[in-house]
Amino acid sequence: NQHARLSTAPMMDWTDRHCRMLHRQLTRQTLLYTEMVTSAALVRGGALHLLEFSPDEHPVALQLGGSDPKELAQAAVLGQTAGYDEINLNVGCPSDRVQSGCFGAVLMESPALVADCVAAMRDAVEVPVTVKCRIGVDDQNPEEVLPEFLARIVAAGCERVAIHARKAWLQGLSPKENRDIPPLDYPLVLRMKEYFPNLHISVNGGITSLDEARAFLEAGLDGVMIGRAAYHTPTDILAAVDPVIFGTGEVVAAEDAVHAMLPYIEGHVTGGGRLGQITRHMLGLFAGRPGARVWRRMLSEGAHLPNAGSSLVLEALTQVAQQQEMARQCE
Ligand code: FMN
Repeated sequence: NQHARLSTAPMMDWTDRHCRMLHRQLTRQTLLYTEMVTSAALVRGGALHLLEFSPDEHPVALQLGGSDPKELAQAAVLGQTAGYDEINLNVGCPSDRVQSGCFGAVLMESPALVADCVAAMRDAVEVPVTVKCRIGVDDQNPEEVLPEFLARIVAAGCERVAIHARKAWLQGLSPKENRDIPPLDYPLVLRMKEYFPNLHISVNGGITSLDEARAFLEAGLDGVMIGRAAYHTPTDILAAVDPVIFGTGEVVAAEDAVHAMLPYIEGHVTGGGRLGQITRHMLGLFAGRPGARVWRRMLSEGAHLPNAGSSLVLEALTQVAQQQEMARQCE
């Protein structure tokens, strides 16, 4: 549980293994979540390649989507065997595709089924089984349904929960709108800690700085999960996490994180992978700093050139250094 003091949120198409590798260069301690992988893809589709990751990413949690206890248990075993440190169940994602398979946030309406899923996974694996949920959906009253939901999953063996502190409105909003429009209710999440003092509770949603994260921890929550801000401005959010949140290690410079990525990038490209698959996650490394624009441009334009590799990244870093030197001289 120690690493869950701060975690990066699971994000489809964003928190893939390359993204996590970058984040790991910025923080040793933070718990990193995968994108959601459906239990059907693993168990029925045999898509085991979706589980591949580098041992350097630890601690890393696999998020599963599904609502069939037996299938989720099988998927959890596959995740544990692949080496994940935790198996998380997605009860928060509102996308249509997910609803059609009856999982994600719509499961907030079926706490007994979620409890069955948790219990089945719990019985199948040794690693922690956790849940990511919303405070409710549609016209549910979060004040009532959230404690009931939590009581059920705790009784089923859920060891930790991350609560996205807003409802999902399943009718009429796009998934993106559902991350912004339903209002945040942080006080409700804080009250859950009073009802469930022994449950490890992380708050998620709309957190954009480490100061905010620290304030939630000081207010009594056990963990903070950050999604979009960690992705778009990884240096601002993640580079100081180890000293500020975990009380260990030092602030990491974005440049050092880039250097640490070079062998990984070289290995990926040499093995036939495309540079852009990694660098697309690195565009925000210098956000708000001198050189941000040239960095972003060189990586996004250059990554598609034939034979683009780690030397392009190094070259972009040199340009950033020049811009920074110029900025210093003008100060
Ligand atoms: N939440 C999930 O539980 N599973 C997902 O696969 C998932 N995919 C997402 C993809 C994108 C591009 C984004 C922006 C969010 C996604 N989310 C998913 C929601 C995030 O995990 C998080 O709950 C949400 O973005 C709110 O946190 P934030 O304000 O810190 O970003």
